Amino acid sequence: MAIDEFRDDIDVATAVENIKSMDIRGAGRIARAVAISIRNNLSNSTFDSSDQLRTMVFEWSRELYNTRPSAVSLSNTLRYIISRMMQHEGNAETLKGSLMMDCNTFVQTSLNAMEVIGDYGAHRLRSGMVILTHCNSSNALSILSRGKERGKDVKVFATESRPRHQGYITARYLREKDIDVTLIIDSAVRALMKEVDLVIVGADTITANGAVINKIGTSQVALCAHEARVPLIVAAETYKFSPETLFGYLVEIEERDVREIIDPNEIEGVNIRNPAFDATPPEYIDAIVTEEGIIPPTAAYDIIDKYYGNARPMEELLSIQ
Ligand code: 5GP
Ligand code: RI2
Repeated sequence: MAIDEFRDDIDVATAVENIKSMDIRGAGRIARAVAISIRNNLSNSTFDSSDQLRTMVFEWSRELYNTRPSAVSLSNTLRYIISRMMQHEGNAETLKGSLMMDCNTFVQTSLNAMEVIGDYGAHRLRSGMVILTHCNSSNALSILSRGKERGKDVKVFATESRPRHQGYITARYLREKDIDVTLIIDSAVRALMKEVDLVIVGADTITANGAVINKIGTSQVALCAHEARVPLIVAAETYKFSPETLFGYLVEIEERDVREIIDPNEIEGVNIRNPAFDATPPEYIDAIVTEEGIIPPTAAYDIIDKYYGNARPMEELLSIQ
């Protein structure tokens, strides 16, 4: 398997399908899959003019945009690609080459950010600590594996993360890295929190007021940590910060197919809901570890202003009616 556990030759149609089915999942991996798929579609197409190329990129972007609405990393990747595309001049061939390079740059920047986050976050670890993590965040794992490389031996509680059990991926990864890991059910978090020194989670989206949208259950973990005075840190690249929330938009909380929980035929007459994410208020977050440094959640506005100061709402950018 090529880069990042999905095929390096993935095209836009396959990326759309795989992101929807969650064969490609994790906010950062989704972002990289988007950039790689657009690069590959560019590579496999010929264009009569640069205008035609731009029209196609907008079309692919619209297809990708709606696959996981709660992951802002996806729309920020599209923002990056579209803004580069609008800056480039020249004929279709030149534009195609430049834009393919931009897609590669995005992927490389994203992977570098994860490394830097690992470096910074590992400064928070000390040998003997007990860490709790929820779901499967490559950024949270970057911190734990960097800590291990630096000789910091910690023990980790990994929540199962119903309904899709991404906690199993986390547990297996930590095992492979020779990090002591204990798998727990999601509802065991409060019972075990008194043994925990630090909670580390990832993020799908960070809002202008510093709230973190992450896997369902994160806000319950945060509430328990807050009650037990256990610090919680969030590991997230700057492209997880949502410019849309500056304009007053609320991050849509994705509700997924209820069959991820149970086949409705097995429990007839019962309503089922399956929200995939929740919002953790900034008051419950000690710090956000970004590639820019470790910042308080109240600094979210500054990150959005710096990176996306002149951003337009996504639907306007993509001319979605
Ligand atoms: P709660 O639901 O626990 O009252 O609060 C959730 C936190 O998320 C609040 O701090 C709220 O302001 C914040 N938040 C900020 N932006 C958004 C958003 O776009 N979507 C959602 N669901 N919550 C948001
Ligand atoms: P990285 C995941 O979402 C989890 O909510 C995880 O915390 C978040 O993406 C960030 O992951 P899902 O795709 O970008 O499993 O840190 O729903 O890998």
